[in-house]
Amino acid sequence: MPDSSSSFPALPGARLYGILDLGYVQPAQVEKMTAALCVGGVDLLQLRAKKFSSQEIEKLARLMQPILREHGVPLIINDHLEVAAAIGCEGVHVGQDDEAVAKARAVVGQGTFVGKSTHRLDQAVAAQAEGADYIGFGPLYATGTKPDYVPIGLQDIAEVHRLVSLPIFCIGGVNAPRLPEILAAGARRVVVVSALLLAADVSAHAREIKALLP
Ligand code: TZP
Ligand code: MG
Repeated sequence: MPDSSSSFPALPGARLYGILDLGYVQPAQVEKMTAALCVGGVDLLQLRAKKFSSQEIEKLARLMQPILREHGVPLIINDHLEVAAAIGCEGVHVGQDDEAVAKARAVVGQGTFVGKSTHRLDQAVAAQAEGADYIGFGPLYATGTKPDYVPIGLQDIAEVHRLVSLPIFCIGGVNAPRLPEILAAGARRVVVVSALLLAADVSAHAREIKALLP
């Protein structure tokens, strides 16, 4: 199905989605890491901070915003809808166990896109029916970033692209050596977390991954 139209122009063209996960990055490094990811060419950046308070997340997100704006990279807040509404960021991301898309949209407003995590084909189809603006699909591989989830493999990637017309970001254990098989399975967009955040040269590695994407 075509995926070229969206109410949010940043989404259809996005290929590399980074997540600044505070499980890997110290708060004091957030600005430096944000800049490095932007220089490397991430198209979207999420702030994911499972063990931090709303107040701490808001403070860090506000530090990220001017850097992201300078590079034209949308900021997506994981989970904390009220923080997203307070800071006026571009997107929010919710999981299967979080608020429904409509509820999220009611909190953040019509001008903010809403992404949803999906782990199976039926969840992907349901997320589209629910009005999500993009979906994450995975984890493809076992990953320490989300250790409690069973990997879904690559076999449903082609089918999810047939069933769902939204931008689909394949996620979970994505790294440069695996990209050829992930793309061969039908992926067009990816989220990369630990492989980028732990790279010796974050910007260079983001550029390397970006160059492999369609
Ligand atoms: N959702 C599904 S897998 C995942 C999330 C947030 C983590 C992906 O991180 P990594 O380090 O790229 O495997
Ligand atoms: Mg969540």
